[in-house]
Amino acid sequence: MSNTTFLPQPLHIPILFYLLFLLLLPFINLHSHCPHKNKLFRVKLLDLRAEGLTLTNLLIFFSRYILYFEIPEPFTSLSTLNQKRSLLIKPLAMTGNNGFRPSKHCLQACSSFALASTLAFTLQIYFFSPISPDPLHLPHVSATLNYPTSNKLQEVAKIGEGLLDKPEDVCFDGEGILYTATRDGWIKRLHRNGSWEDWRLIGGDTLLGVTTTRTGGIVVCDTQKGLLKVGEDGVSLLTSHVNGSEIRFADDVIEASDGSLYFSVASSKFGLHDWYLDVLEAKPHGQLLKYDPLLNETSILLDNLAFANGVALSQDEDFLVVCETWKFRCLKYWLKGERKGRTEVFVDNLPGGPDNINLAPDGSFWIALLELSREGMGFVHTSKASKHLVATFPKLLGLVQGMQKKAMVVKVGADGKMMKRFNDPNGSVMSFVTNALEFEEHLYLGSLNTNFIGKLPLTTA
Ligand SMILES: [Ca+2]
Ligand SMILES: [Ca+2]
Repeated sequence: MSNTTFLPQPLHIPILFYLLFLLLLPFINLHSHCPHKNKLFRVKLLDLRAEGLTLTNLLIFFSRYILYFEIPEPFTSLSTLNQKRSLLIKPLAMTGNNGFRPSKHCLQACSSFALASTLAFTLQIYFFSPISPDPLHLPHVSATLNYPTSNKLQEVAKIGEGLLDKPEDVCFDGEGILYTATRDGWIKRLHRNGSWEDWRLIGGDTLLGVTTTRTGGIVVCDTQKGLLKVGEDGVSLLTSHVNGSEIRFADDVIEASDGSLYFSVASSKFGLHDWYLDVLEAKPHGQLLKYDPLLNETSILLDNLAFANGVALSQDEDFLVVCETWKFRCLKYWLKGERKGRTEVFVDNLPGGPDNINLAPDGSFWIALLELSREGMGFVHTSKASKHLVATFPKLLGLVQGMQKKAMVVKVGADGKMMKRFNDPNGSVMSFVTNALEFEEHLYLGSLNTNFIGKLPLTTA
């Protein structure tokens, strides 16, 4: 899909409201004055009158204020909008400081305002909603995963603090150099001697998963372009299409020993900046893809995944694990043996939505988990109307999402059993942790809410 944003145009609601309000105008005499009975409203009218505002301006103002949770900016543009309609609506002529008189017309105007607001609101939600949602039932954490939690993630050392803008993923090459992609479009790397290098500039804020390759350099997922190879000699595009369609929202990638690249597409419908709409819609638009460098071909291994996110290979490369974020589970896709090509559940009922996953040296997996919903907001995911409401008014998203409030990583054995669970329960040091990678007895934590990478010693963990 293209880079379309599904968020509503800022004037949809006021214009819709205005049209409805005009339809209801025959019942309203705008020459009437507002009641002095309502002291608060009167004070506001007096304040705003000093700005030269009219009743119709105020109605637009309130419609935007109430429905959009923002004060329109610039306010004067609304005056212009009103002037265009001044032949239809004669603005309220304000009288002196004591000029407010109660009027039944004012009640009619208020009723029409309320009715028009409700209609505009409903129309906006059901006809301009960017999603066609299904209910999503957040899983109950299963008994096997009821593992004791710890505040371990609050003990991280912050590396590269201030240099790294939301480093989502981390990888190491054979020489122990750390690579990460940041929101300012850089691939940055940390040398063994502790010095950071701005290594390659790709641009944009759309770089996610990274992996090192056997032939040197790294491969990075660009949610706009596809898969990019980044090496000493520059940046090249490996693949941007599958089955004739553009690859959008490539999320994470891993290289097998034969050079094949396995990577996920989180959503073929929504872009990176609208990723939460995919969660709200709760319809599977994710894919697991394979890029064969010898044939220069890209193919779809799995389709209809629920936000395909992290991808990891097992120690023997006999299976792949792909995370399905809003199904709170990871799938196992067999690459070898008699089950080759088959898919089964690797782990489900995780205590959060799995983001990136990495193989640990002992053959188990580290998985970063996202708190997809704030406590007490789970009902939003089961109600279609609530989903439409939240998707239509992006400012509500902050009330529903919980990623910024917590961080959690788990270690899961090759058999899918939970082994460890580390938290930052209130996000005071780390939140929105998207990646956990073990290297030389330390865990390296990427995040979409920090300006550093967390480094946690595992010997004491
Ligand atoms: Ca990765
Ligand atoms: Ca990811």
